[in-house]
Amino acid sequence: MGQGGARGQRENRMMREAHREAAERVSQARLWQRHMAMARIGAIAGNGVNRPALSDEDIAARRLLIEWARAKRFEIGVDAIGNLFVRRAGLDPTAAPVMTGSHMDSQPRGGRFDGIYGVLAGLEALEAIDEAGVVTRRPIELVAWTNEEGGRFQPCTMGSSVYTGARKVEDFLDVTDNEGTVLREALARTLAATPELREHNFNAPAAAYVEAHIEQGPLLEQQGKTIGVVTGIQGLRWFNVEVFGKTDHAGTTPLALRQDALRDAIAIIDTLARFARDPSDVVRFTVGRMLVTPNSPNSVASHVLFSVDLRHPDPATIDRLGRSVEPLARDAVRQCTLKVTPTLHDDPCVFDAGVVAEIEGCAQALGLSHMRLPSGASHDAMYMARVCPTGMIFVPCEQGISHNEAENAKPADLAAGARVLTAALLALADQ
Ligand code: HGY
Ligand code: MN
Ligand code: MN
Repeated sequence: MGQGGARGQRENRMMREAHREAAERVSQARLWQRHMAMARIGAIAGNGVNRPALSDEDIAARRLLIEWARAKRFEIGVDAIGNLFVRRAGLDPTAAPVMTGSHMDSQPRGGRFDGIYGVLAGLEALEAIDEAGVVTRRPIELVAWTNEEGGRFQPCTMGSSVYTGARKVEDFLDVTDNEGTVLREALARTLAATPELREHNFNAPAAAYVEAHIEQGPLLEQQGKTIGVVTGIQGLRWFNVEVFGKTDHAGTTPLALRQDALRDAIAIIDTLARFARDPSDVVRFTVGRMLVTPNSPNSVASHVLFSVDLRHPDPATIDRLGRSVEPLARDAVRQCTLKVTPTLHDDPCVFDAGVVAEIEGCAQALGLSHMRLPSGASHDAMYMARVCPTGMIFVPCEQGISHNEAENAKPADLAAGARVLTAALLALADQ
């Protein structure tokens, strides 16, 4: 190998040493303390959190993230759907940034790590890189996506779908939550809470995106691995199904004369559940939300709205399942009329081979046990994968429990994931 080649190898090793040095700067204590500080926002019994998107709790979490980012003089911006950006400058301000991020909103009975881990691991990586004094060619940018969960306002992954151009803000402004609050108002309140932030454009070019997240499944813990190198995300279809009947007296109205929206809703759900039944238990079929009107024990239901969440890793299968929902619902309904509204249509995504290999190489170089695995849960990376080379890093969570107050993770695993994230971001920021 010529002089230049040997020097290149040496520089490469040197660079790797600078990346390792930065990764070792990740502070397990600071990362854990920040999780506990965030967990106090929207804290609920059982060590859980309830931090709905665009709520007072979401605003409080945004303000805390901004406070930590401002202390390090990172640039902070927000876009028109409330995605929050924290940028560490690179040598070339015109270069597309390497991005990382996740979400700060939670399920109603959420855990202390789902989403927020990826935001805090990203902040930890930016701070560790700063403290190590590493200069990168590209900026590195952290994003906290608006409404990843879709628990309060459907659908999920709302902020990232708008940011990447898959959906428009206008599609969602009239969506209402269970209390009848319209998204337009909640979004305006949230944006008004941080008026000082620079405006960030949608769909700005990104060189790569890496998201850190708890696995929300049991594999890493069962296999005794610290790092999950995520290969992709299964496909999803979401629907809102509305059944329209007539309210009547429970005591005087013969069943033959009723237009009972709840009875028909139950018949539809039973039909869909039987259709989704899968001996290999790979199909994921969930009805998690139901609104009944007038919701009184002695009045026949005049209106029911319920959600349908279908998932499968095979593109043809998720497509077939999705296309079957409306015809099956129409077959099952007896006395009422029906409206089926698709709210989410995500095909399975496969992450970029180069980013996946980079993450794997970083875990290897840092001496961390690791394995490749797909994601059963969806993430904002589903949308970023459509616009730039994307990958994800998983860390174990106790018994794979998530979307439950008992969700738990170990400080050392969270820090290990943040170290791999730091090294991966640095490697990608100089490409
Ligand atoms: O629903 C999901 O897969 C994600 O956890 N929000
Ligand atoms: Mn999540
Ligand atoms: Mn979640």
